[in-house]
Amino acid sequence: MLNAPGNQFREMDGHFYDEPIVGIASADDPLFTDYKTIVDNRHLTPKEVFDLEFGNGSVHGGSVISVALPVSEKIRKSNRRQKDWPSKEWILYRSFGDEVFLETIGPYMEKLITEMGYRAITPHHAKCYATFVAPTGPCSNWSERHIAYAAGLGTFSLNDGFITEKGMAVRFVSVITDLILEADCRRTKDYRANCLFYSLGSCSACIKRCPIGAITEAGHDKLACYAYVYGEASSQLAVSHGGFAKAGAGCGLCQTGTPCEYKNPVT
Ligand code: B12
Repeated sequence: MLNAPGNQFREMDGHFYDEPIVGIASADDPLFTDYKTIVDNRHLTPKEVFDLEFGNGSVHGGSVISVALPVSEKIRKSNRRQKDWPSKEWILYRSFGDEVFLETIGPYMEKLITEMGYRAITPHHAKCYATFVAPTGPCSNWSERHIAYAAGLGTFSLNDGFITEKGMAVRFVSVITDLILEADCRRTKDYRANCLFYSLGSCSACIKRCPIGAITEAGHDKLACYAYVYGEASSQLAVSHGGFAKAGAGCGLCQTGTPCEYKNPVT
């Protein structure tokens, strides 16, 4: 993974992502049906994705593989001192590490699994994948963080970010397959257990890091965050550094310079 050509960040003489961590959920886990209530009734179960892509009743059993890719230290470090906008390194990573390299991981896994004789699909690239505005804010019908939770990779936090054993500065990809793998256990019953604010009441670092006050003790204002991260100023900043307008600059300030940046602060 470290040496994958697409993972090389030449401007920094480094790489975008460190070695990933992987979690497995059973495709039949009842939590996927619960997500219709917890996330939105449009959120798809693994079986629904398979049915929509391969035809009704085409799968029984199977697994969901969730992969968390930690952002490399050089990129994280460059963003720690930022106050308003992300660092140049973070901005370039957002375009080329996030929008380009990350997008190749699912298809790569699909190919490996298919070569083993099983079927596989990356929901994020599937025809049925959709984003929409739910009553609670911008949403997708396959939420990678909820998938990561089901696969035992960690928990949510005050700012909605997902904290794994390698921290919150991670990105997620998942693949559904009819290959039956042993599912990983979820270590906590509380879906916010890895967040110091919820578990010990002792942290407000992400509140202070947010440049626009979108994080408070009441949680994360998704619409304000959306306007900042994907607004015109963010797009222009990305382009001025050689990134893509559509990707925007990323921000990520609440994921860096915090106790949960690169570790689970509760363990
Ligand atoms: C829409 C979207 C946004 C929206 C809304 C985010 C949100 N909170 O949902 C906006 C524009 C604000 C946004 C911003 C950013 N995003 Co975004 N975004 C997405 C996207 C496309 C869909 C998210 C989604 O479907 N959310 C569904 C809603 C319902 O989730 P939620 O509100 O957080 O869920 C809460 C409830 O479900 C609740 N809950 C209540 N009861 C229960 C019970 C149980 C059992 C559980 C499990 C949960 C639960 O817990 C959650 C937290 O409060 C995903 C990609 C994907 N397909 O997943 C990326 C994704 C979430 N974004 C990501 C990132 C990195 C960002 C940014 C840093 C910008 C960037 N790309 O550089 C910022 C940071 C925002 C933040 N602090 O989290 C990463 C998250 C990485 C991480 N460690 O968490 C993702 C997963 C992309 C990826 N492939 O890695 N994003």
